[in-house]
Amino acid sequence: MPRASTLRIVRLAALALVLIVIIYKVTNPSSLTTLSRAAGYHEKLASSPGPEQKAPVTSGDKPAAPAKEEVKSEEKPAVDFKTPVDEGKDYVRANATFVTLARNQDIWSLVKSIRHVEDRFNRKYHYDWVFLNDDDFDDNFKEITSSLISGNVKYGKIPKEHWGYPDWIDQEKAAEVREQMRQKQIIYGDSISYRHMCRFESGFFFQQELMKAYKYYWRVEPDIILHCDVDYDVFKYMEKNGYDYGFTLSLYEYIDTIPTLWNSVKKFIKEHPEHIAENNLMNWLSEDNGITYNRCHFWSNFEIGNLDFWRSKAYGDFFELLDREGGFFYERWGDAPVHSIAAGLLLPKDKVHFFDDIGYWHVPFSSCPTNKADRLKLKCSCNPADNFVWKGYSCTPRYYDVMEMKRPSEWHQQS
Ligand SMILES: Nc1nc2c(ncn2[C@@H]2O[C@H](COP(=O)(O)OP(=O)(O)O)[C@@H](O)[C@H]2O)c(=O)[nH]1
Ligand SMILES: *[C@@H]1O[C@H](CO)[C@@H](O)[C@H](O)[C@H]1NC(C)=O
Ligand SMILES: [Mg+2]
Repeated sequence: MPRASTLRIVRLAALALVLIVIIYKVTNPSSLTTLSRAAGYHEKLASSPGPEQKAPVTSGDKPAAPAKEEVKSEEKPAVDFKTPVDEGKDYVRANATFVTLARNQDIWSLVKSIRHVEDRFNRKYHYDWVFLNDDDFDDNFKEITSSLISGNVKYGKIPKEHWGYPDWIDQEKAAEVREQMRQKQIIYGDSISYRHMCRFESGFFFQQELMKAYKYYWRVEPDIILHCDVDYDVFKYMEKNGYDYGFTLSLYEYIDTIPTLWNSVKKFIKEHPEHIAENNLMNWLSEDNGITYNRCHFWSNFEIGNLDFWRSKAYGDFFELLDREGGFFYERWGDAPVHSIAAGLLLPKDKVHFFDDIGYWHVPFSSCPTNKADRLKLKCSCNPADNFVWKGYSCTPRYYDVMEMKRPSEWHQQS
């Protein structure tokens, strides 16, 4: 055969082969599934659980293992476009998860937070993310959140007994308090749901079925910003240094929300001296050795911590006493002062860590790494002039003093 016709046949054969492959792809969707599974979210799509997909884990199910679900090696795509910067396939994560309490309508505030966390940290590590709600999450919420998160995503419904009035609370009295606080224009003073939220975050988030699989957590709220790269595994850092509680911002609490909280704390100290740690942070919480509370608290919308601390007998006894006192409803005790006083008194102070290197914003305050060298290294997008850490209403300067820590060299320019 002449050369030209051989070429023509080869071309025709190649074209036929391409056509066959295209027809096969279109008629056999499972080969497409492999592609989208590589993107990591097909399995997590709640709205369309197909036969070979797993619906997201809910609190009714057994908690899944924290390890990321492995895509079988023969199914691995040649190019893993979802994870361009990976710590390596065999990276062994700490026993940890992100956790977010949210409502369905928080979705558009939440996506921004998730993007920040993924872009600045989690795209390199793929930690799990647990969402908790007092109601059912809808498919829209699940579909969008799971498409953004590079680890496993789980959705839990909070049991009624963790979100509501305990039977010893006089609900009429609670309603009167709300009305008084409304008139005094105390922030969230007239809100019922905010109180349930604060009580839940104080006593129950670490007890949820889905959370039981984990030791460390990072709490994320809607509408937060991470200003800087987090270029190391913060969970392993907590583990390695034996830290149980990490924070970025601290400040003074509004006294009207907690007028009798410290009385209850003093009652606890008297009843349970065995739970009070030696070498604790009492001097950060009080300027007169425990007689009065100076209202300093860690801002708990950001927390990286050890769940086993909240599950300890010491904290259990602490929360139970506070809950019996009724201040979550008769006042408006926040989870921030409750967590902070517990971390400050039940832990030795070397178990509490200030993350100077995590640039963070939650309305209306920012933390921004104090020294310029850190801001450049971590690609920060915050204005150091806005760093709240050294400002007058921040309790972090006092924390440095009590910890006898040397302040970063540039702190004075930001005070
Ligand atoms: N499921 C649920 N989440 C809530 C509710 N109220 C607040 N949250 C969540 O609790 C956290 C704190 O609420 P937020 O409105 O941010 O309070 P703020 O930061 O103190 O102003 C956020 O993660 C909210 O999404 C509620 O009624 N139901
Ligand atoms: C993770 O931590 C929890 C709580 O400490 C523990 O019950 C669980 O066994 C741990 N899981 C692994 C895989 O180590
Ligand atoms: Mg918030």
